[in-house]
Amino acid sequence: MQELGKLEDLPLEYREALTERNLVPLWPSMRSVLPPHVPTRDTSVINWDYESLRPLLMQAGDLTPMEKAERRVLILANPGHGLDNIQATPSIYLGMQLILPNETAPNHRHTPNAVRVIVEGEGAYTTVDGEPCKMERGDLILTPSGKWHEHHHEGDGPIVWLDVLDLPLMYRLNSSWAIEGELQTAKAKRDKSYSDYSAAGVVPNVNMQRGSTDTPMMRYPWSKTRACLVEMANDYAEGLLSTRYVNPETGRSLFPSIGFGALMLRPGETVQLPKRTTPVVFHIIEGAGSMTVEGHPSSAGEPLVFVEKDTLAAPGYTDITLSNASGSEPLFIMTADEEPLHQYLGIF
Ligand code: GTQ
Repeated sequence: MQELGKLEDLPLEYREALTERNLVPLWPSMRSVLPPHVPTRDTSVINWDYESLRPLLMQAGDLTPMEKAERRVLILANPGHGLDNIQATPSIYLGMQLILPNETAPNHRHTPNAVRVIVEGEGAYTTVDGEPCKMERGDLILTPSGKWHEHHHEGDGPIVWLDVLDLPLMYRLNSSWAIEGELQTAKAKRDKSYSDYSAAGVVPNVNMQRGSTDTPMMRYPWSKTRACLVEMANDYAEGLLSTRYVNPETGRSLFPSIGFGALMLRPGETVQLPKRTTPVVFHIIEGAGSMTVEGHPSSAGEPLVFVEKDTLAAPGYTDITLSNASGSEPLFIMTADEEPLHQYLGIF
């Protein structure tokens, strides 16, 4: 490939004249903005292990009262993107949120789409546009763009969940904003959500005038996803055990930005994921194992070990291998990726 001219090759006077008119020559950065064959991938291979994160999150509970936090969250910042940039991947923000007994995270709504994956604790619920969604370990709770949401905790111990938002994308589109609201009145008993009424092919008709992110399902209980994967494993001795979370009305991904899925690895199993353009986030629901990523300078192909409640990220355009460390127990992993965006853009 032809080597192109550098900025320093140009006379200083010319460069200054360009700067003064807000003009920039393309050719010195041509090869970095259009790199040959593989894109720049800032996302580093990383594991935010829960064991070392948890004490720091609990400390935040002592140091910062809810009134001073609104949302008491430690951001899982990928160092490849820079710690100030709220990015786990280019478009995905991850945060670990803590609520202590009897605390409430006040009602608000915002343009970014959010999902919570419950990590630890019992007795909390999120109210989404009046619908109370019980939060149990591994559940996926949606707060789509524009929906009011507040978090309550009536349990005894701390509750912790993983927030997954398209905040980096919304922020860089200069479209991220929020409004505060009064506490909501729940439309139903606090431990029952519309989502709990769904059956295969049947969903409650909640909202007759739908927007692009409207969905009848705000809560996807882990027990149902797990049962689905286990049933697949019982029937199929081999093949990747992989499910996608979809809006049951449209069959499309939950959000236009982020796609969600769940994987199961049989006891002793090692799987190579299909190579894809999108970076991926993994959250370990149950079990332990390791991830090997090949094709990116941040990992050098070394296995990264993980246990339950750990959260990992891997860049796109890589070969990702997952291994179940146990010969007797299955491994369950929740995934988040940028597939819907890549599909929309025609680059997937
Ligand atoms: O719980 O509404 O991690 O608004 C970041 C922004 C959580 C939330 C985050 C939020 C929330």
